[in-house]
Amino acid sequence: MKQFIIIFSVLFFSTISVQSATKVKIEVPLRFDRYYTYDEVNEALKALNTAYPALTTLEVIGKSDEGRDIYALTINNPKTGNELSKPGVYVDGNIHGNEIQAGEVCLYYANMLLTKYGENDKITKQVDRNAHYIIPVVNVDGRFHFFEDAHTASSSRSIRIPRDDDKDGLFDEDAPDDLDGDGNITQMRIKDPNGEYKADPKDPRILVRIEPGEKGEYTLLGSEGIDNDGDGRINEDAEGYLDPNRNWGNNWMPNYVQNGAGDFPFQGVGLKAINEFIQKKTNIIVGFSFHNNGGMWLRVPSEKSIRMDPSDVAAYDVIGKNAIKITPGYVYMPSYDLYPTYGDTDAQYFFNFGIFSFVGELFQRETETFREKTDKPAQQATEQSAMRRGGNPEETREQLKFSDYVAQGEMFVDWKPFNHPVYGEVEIGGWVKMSSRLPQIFMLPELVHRNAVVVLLAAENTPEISMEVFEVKKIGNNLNQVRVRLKNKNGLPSMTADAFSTKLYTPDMLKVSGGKVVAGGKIQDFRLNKVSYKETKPEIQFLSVPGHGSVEYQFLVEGKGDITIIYESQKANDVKTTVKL
Ligand SMILES: [Ca+2]
Ligand SMILES: [Ca+2]
Ligand SMILES: [Ca+2]
Ligand SMILES: [Ca+2]
Ligand SMILES: [Zn+2]
Repeated sequence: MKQFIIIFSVLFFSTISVQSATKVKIEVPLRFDRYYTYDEVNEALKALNTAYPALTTLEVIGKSDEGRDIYALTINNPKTGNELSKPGVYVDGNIHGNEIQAGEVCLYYANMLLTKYGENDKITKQVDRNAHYIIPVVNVDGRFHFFEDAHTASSSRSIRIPRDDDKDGLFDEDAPDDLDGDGNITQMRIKDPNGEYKADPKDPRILVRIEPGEKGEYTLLGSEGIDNDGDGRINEDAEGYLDPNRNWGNNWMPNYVQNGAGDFPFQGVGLKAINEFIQKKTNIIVGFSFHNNGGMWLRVPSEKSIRMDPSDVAAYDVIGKNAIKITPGYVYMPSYDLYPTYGDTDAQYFFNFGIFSFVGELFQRETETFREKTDKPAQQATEQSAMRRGGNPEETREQLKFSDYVAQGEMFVDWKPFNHPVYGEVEIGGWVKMSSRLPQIFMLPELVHRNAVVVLLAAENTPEISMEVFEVKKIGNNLNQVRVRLKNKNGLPSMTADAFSTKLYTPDMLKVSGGKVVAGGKIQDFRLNKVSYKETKPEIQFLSVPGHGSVEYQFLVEGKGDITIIYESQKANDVKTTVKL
């Protein structure tokens, strides 16, 4: 077999090289008029890095379970400071291998920052003020196979570690099969007078459940495929399943609690590498993980019993409540309101790294309209379909018309007869891989733009701290009272309240040097001279600066001459000033 492949590839070598020569070259600015394969995403990243060498660093930060490279692009302007000295903004996508437009949102964000740098003031400011870390494809194996192999819109999600789902001693031995060879895994149906389905009278491509007493026409046989291992079951053990968004360390639970958890946290070697990358970027204060679909902005906690500090929720709200206006139709809610999850990125980033982390569930199928007015409440349509298992035929009819008239029929494969080795005469048809959870290409530019600017909004809200010494007063022989105000003009605090209270890392510090500090503490009310003095080492105060707010400190310092006051923060900008006593 191997020899045959070699001969085959030699014979077709000239054809292959012609094809690759005619392939569209990826150039900057990137275009969002088609979906990039795994290799093309890497080419796009390299193109950005080549076009903007002074602002970007491109690294392979690890390998996947099948040995593919995982790239991270860092955007930082070294002329405005070292990356770790600036508030970090993190974006990843495509952790579920099939959720490919998430990768495009990341690429768009990078492309927007770089191509508009120096042209647009808001973007220039965020490139200069923040460090941006972008991992467009977390599940590189999943994305590769999604393009390469036949799939549904919902398969190729898993980390590529084989698992014996049906416990027969064989691993991943019976996946769905592309019986008609069209590159999609669609559905199989068989004519059956005792079946539970009939053809929809308005659109016979749709199967609807029969009413009690009605005669049936079809039975649905599930995904396209055969019984590969001859165990009498069809498609019972496909790739994985190890869910890459259930395999992180924070609040991880084993498979019997949650399917797809894996055998232990960070079993996926690529996930482990990404976790180590984030751990080194101690400046990251806000993060996004993009998925599809449904139109949601999700925040922590992922499990209802986990308590959140109200100030952290308020900080999330600054972004979340604006995000839903930038992406109309999306909802903003805690992750557990969708369903509880354990060992996901959201909780890992927030509770382990002190990052305000969001999940962005891209795309709403209701936006694929075929109707006169588009203001029909999309929300209502979704709720109706959620209420009825098996879908809402009215919605499906519209989706098919959208495919017919807006997407020129590319989204649905008409039912065609097929002679199945077990079932005999069946029909194969249904929604294609590039549908249902992905916008059609003409809708992609709007999707990537709206969602990427939510990340920009978050960048704009990263803490920006200034220091004001608002009083220097001699209060005794050789004793001075120095009052300092730290002000944050943006919406996110310099630390999460959770990180501060759990002592997750060294908190922000306000340090006075150059004189002898005999007392120091937080001013509760400067008009009433109410100060809570710190008992030991008054020259170092531990604190966090709230979003859109300020904190004030008082130091009683002995001596004369210059003293230096330094504010140091892991995630916000440092500030330093000198005062003469
Ligand atoms: Ca098996
Ligand atoms: Ca097929
Ligand atoms: Ca089987
Ligand atoms: Ca199969
Ligand atoms: Zn997902």
